[in-house]
Amino acid sequence: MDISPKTSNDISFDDFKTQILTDYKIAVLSRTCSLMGRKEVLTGKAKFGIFGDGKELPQLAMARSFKNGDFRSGYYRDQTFMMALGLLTPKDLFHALYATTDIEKEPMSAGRQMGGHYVTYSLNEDGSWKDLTKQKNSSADISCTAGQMPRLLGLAQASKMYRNLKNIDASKFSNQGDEVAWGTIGNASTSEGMFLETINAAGVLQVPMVISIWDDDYGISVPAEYHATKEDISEMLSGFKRTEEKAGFEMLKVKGWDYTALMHAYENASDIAREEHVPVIIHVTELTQPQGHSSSGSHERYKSQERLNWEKENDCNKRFREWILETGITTEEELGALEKDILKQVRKAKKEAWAEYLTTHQPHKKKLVTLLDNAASKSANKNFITKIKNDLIATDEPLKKDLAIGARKALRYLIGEDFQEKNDLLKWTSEFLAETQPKYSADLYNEGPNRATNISEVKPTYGESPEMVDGRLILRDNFEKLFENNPNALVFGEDTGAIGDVNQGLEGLQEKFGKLRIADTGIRETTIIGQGTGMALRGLRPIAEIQYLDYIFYALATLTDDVACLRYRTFGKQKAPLIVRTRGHRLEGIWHSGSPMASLIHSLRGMYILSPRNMTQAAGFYNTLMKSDEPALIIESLNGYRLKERKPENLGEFCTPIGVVETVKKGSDITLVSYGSTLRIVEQAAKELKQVGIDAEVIDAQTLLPFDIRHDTVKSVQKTNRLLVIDEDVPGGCSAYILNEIVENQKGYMYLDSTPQTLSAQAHRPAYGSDGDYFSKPNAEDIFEKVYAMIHESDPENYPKLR
Ligand SMILES: Cc1ncc(C[n+]2csc(CCOP(=O)(O)OP(=O)(O)O)c2C)c(N)n1
Ligand SMILES: [Mg+2]
Repeated sequence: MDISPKTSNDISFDDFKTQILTDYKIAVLSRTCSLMGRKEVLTGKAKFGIFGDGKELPQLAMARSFKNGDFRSGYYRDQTFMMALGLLTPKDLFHALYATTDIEKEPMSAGRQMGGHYVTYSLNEDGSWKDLTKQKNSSADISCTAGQMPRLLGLAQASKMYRNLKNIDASKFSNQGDEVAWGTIGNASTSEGMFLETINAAGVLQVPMVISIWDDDYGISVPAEYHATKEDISEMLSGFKRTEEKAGFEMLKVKGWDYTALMHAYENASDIAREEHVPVIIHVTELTQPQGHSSSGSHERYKSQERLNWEKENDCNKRFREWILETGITTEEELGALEKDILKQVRKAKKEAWAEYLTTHQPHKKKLVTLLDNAASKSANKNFITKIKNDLIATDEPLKKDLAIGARKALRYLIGEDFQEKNDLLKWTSEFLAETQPKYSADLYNEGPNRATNISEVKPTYGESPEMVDGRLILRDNFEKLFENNPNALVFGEDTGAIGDVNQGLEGLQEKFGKLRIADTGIRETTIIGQGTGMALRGLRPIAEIQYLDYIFYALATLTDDVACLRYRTFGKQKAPLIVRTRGHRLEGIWHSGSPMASLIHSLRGMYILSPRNMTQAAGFYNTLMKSDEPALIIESLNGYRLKERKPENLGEFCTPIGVVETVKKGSDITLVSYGSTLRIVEQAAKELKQVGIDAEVIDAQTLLPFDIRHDTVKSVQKTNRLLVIDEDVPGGCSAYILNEIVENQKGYMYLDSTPQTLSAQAHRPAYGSDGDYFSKPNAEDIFEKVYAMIHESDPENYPKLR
């Protein structure tokens, strides 16, 4: 195997010249945008700016090797790369700086993300997939350093799947797995665990990934000596380098101002990754930050004069220019004219973007001024309203919030008055808020027909005398159908493959579906989620398994920063329908019986969180999610795998509805709401309560996010007038969330005869052993006594004090 870099580039001089001048133009265009962009922040027109200056040249090389179908997973420095591919114009860049909320004008996120966060569209208007093989793709950036790495692994792994899996629908996603996933990361961010975990996993998996490290020796103010062992990332990573005998990474090191060396390195990396499916690291050194890290702060504060001088001398654009002149490709005059022309272009783009940004507000301002004027003329508070109007007139460039504040404050002065002009202002205010709010809040979940909560329930069906089997067998046999019916579905995690998961819910399925679809992974929760995210972004239907719920915290950053907010931050232009499978709730000890549901429901808005009470409900959730296209977390009950359940006939078909509660026992005295493993104990307590004449209604929440979208629970409270929410999270955790949903959102308070209450676990982590469980989590006696006390409070005669 020849692993030396290619050194020849077989093109004619004319083509060579054209290529170089095209690249130089982009380099200058990008730099000019960076310089002008920073000024926009310093003059107050934009809040924050982070730019691509000092990293232009390697990105031009990367762009030249980037092909249709490929994916980028990078960070905020990649402005030049996006421009080189025609995916970012100067005007787009300025709209992003100003936070224009029109997706047509600010195509990266409609103003939701800071500038420098890039995306391409994977979805059509109707939410269906575009043909990703016909376009150049960028997964949506996040600000968290190295947060782009886990998903990069999955983006690369998708090519491997498409190359090796038979009978899979690859038409919109892959051409024989020829696509490369291109990662970029700053030198300092390579200290993050996510980077190192990704590198190791990619080396093990051997996926077509090219990671570029843009090394400018700094991470904001902190120099290299604090970041990398031996101050050299290549040296630090050298153990990952492949050899003739052992698979690993191809590793290249190249100077960031050396145009030809960069071109060769990138061509070479592309070929190795694309053809051989070998991961490649390109360590690009000697890069600079001409304006420092971002618009907040200046690098003169922390760089020595010597370093600053060195950066000036070795600025990649400057050295590119010198090289062009040295090689006689063109003349000083031609370059000068080109630079002048670009300056004009960028100025024009900036002016146009600012004008467009303002025009979205000006008509509203005009209208509001008129309405305020009219209302003032009739109001007893004329002077106050006129002041608001004049302040608004004096604000040349009002924000949307200035309009909202003006209108809403004026309405306070109109309280108690009644005339048409006031009604006109009221109407305008409501309409303005209704139109504006979605610009900031829409697309957290799918708002189209595939929304998970729209998938209809299909009940499990049973024969006349259904077989009673261990719950795990229902899961297993349902998974078998699910993988048969969905060739793009796959599952992976620690112990998921060969043994079919630690509870054997996938027993024997690897033999049937192969090692790629039912796969073991290393112990690395973050990149397990990353594999799932990246593959879901490329049309596969991954189920990523986190072995125990308590270990999900290792992956929580990726789930919250990347998966849960993907649809929101891209304004609905990308989706990653990842299913995360895990098992939790009460079993044994601190790390095998946690139920930290509040931590999850509060950090994973944008995902669905499902907590089925048994394996039939769980299996039904998997079937539902396969029909939808949204990400979700399913927590199977750890202590439910060996409990007997009736085996349904329609495995692979029945669907548990999402967002719907189920009444598992009817009753009239009190409504008990619970979920997961605790529900079984609530059912037990309800039976015991019945023996003393208390008839509890028991409701299984099932879906924590969203909870009870049909508002069925309040109907129960209307009947019982009492409410207790029981779970095994900490006090004030998920039980408080559910209480809030019922009492406030469903207006349950209107029907209550006694204080609504919660019963949760202790605040500490659950102690080991059966006694540990009893004294850490709510038990049947706790529930009995709590309910009894609530009934005793209103009817002490019939229910005298218990203890
Ligand atoms: C997880 C996380 N921690 C801290 C930050 C704040 N931060 C933003 S950029 C940065 C330095 C990154 O340096 P490097 O990776 O070398 O990239 P460069 O900006 O130099 O290109 C830091 C600390 C962050 N965005 N995310
Ligand atoms: Mg850096």
